[in-house]
Amino acid sequence: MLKDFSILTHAYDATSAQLDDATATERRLSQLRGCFSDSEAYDEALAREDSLLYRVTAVEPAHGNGDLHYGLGVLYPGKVGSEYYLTKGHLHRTREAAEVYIGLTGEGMMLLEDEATGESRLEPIGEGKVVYVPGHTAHRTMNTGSTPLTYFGVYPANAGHDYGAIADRNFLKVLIEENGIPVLKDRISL
Ligand code: S6P
Ligand code: ZN
Repeated sequence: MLKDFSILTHAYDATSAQLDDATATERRLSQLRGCFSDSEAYDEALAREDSLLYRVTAVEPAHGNGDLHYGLGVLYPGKVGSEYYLTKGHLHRTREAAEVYIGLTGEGMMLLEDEATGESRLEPIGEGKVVYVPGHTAHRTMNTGSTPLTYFGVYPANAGHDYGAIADRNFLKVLIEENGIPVLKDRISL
């Protein structure tokens, strides 16, 4: 019911790339151990600085059937070795829950991986792009540009996040920079 909601509008602050009155989660390099393919480059980068890679501010207004949650993500530019800064990546705990990403600023890619078949797709995300992430699909975002990549993600309230399944084996593909352009490789071949 309408009276249950104290706030329906949240300010999107383009400068800080955050939603006001939202729950913030920050991910630093030290929290992404095991995500990057080049573990030597990872250790070297971490020894230099525990950099902030991304932040998500999430709004979870209600938790019933049919409700929606959303988050604003900002993923900073950078690389570990030749691999672009990335998010941990996850499946939804409710596997059939899909999600829509709306790119706001910057340039990046989303790596989508079908949980059952391992089939991978790389989709562009950033200013001017909207990506539909089907259910049963692990998703990870990479910043391939030189400015912050910001995006909204909108998902069913019961989607939940399952990081464990993907942390156990990681994504099958890796997006690296080769001769100045992003190239998708098999993790196993690196
Ligand atoms: C939530 C949505 C995004 C991610 C964000 C960070 O369903 O997909 O808001 O949470 O991109 O990625 P991760 O994998 O660390 O949650
Ligand atoms: Zn998601």
